[in-house]
Amino acid sequence: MYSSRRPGKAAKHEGTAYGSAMSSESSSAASVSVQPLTERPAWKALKQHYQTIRNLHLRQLFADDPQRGERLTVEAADIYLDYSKNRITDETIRLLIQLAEECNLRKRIDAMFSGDRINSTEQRSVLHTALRTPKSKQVVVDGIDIVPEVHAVLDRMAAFTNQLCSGRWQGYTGKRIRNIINIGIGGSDLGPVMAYEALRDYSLRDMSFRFVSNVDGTDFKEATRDISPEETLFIVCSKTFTTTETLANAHTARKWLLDTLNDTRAVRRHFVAVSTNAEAVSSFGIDLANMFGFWDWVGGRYSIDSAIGLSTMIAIGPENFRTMLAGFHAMDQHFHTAPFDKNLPVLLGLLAIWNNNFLDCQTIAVLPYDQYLNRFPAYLQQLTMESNGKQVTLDGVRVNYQTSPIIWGEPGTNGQHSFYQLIHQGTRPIPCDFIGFCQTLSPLGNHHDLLMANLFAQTEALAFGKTKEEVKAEGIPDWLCPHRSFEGNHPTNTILAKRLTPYTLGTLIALYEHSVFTQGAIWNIDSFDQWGVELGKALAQRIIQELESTSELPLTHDSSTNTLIRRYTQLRKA
Ligand code: G6Q
Repeated sequence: MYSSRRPGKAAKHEGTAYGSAMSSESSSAASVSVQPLTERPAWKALKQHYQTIRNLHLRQLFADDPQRGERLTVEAADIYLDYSKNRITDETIRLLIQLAEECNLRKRIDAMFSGDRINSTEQRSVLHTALRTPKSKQVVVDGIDIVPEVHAVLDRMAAFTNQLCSGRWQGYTGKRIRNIINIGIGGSDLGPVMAYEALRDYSLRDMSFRFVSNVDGTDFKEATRDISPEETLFIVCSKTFTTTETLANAHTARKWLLDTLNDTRAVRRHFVAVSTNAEAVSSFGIDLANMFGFWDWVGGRYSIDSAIGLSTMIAIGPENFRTMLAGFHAMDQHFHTAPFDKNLPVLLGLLAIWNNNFLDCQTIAVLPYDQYLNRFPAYLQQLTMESNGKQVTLDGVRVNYQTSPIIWGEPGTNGQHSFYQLIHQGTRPIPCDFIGFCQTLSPLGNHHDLLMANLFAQTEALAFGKTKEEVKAEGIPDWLCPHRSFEGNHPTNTILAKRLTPYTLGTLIALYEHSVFTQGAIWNIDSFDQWGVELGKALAQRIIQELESTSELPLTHDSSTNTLIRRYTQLRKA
């Protein structure tokens, strides 16, 4: 029942007919040849414009316009974005918006919300926005409103959560479940672990939540070394239920459980699954009554708000989970309806394009000044790099411009004492997204003011730097001045919200999802497939057979791989 109905065309969202801006035919061919990006008038104008402003310094831009820091800001869904510390003028924004229009961004947004098959290489709709559509609204696809299905799963998740947390759901020996272990990888892990960490302050403290993803046995061993199988529930998250790492960990978990409980009937009390593949779940031995489904129109990296978020719901409760979905939805609506010059995700995406394709910046550092967001950079790495790390357009033509930037980062202030050195004084330009909150969830003395003072100081220092003259005026000897001065002019965005809540987390994730969408639309690539991941899934199969063979197989790889395999198998014996 959960599998592969493939929404096609003619969807209505929220009861409104978005007269198919891009029909399913035209969207699968979004592939119909379009004007190459670098030949678009706005692209060419931006190239020229860059030449005229390349030597402009943020010091100058702020001096010329005292209101800049108030003007170049935008606010929606409880998120405030200050983009004034980018190397841009009003003309830059005008041209970037012109570029978005030339690239039909509006039509592409409508096509996504309408359920067109914009994931053209997999011929799939992309409807993660439907996962957070309120019950009262509709998303009609092929004549069927899919919102009731979405809410039916949410309701089952809530009922299960309530059973578990009230102690009505017990382990096989009658003990209460105290440990939840999510087994999954990639999109079936990074969202759950990030959201759990982010919302830990809202979580049940008398349960432990752990996440096993790596096929390295260490991950499983360390996650289970100090807990009892009798009190442990595994959530096996896998959209396909064929992923080697996840199945290896799930089988190990099953053995670990049965080594103690010695009865296969125990499996149904200690395992639930989240998947679209009922057959594989059932053949693993998980009762289909304990399977939570989702749909092939939900991509792995866009699935935290589906049943893949079950561990999050158990941790923070159904009400908080629904509040998180409301946050997602608020940002969805803003993205769908706001004009581009007031549209947070569109602006964030266009600024990323500007920094990447015109200022030639290769990476973006994501720097949350909140310890609870410690896994947010890793989450955004997958969201951005798996979505937009592509080298051909929708037409299959090799691009002649850079696509996804490399995303990396660490929470502040820790990063300041390690890699910020390179951001301030290295040779590569690195745009940064600073994320902070006005209210802390951990009020301890003046810690929060110290934290936020650092955030503000960093964006100021990166923008304005410190000239040799200023350094010299402090009495620093001439020879030391070059080492102690800072060029500045480093682009940054500051994203500020009142408080980290389930709602804000939803808005923040949706902000980045739609920024990624915006960038992919400009580059004319398929942001929703992941053939590079599929390759990885297949590659190791041949070698594992060679490693596990009892007789020595003739190795037919290249000389390097052959030698490495031989060396490994010899030393493994020792
Ligand atoms: C995400 C990718 C990928 C996927 C994992 C796990 O968008 O498709 O990261 O989530 O490979 O796949 P399964 O959920 O099918 O195990």
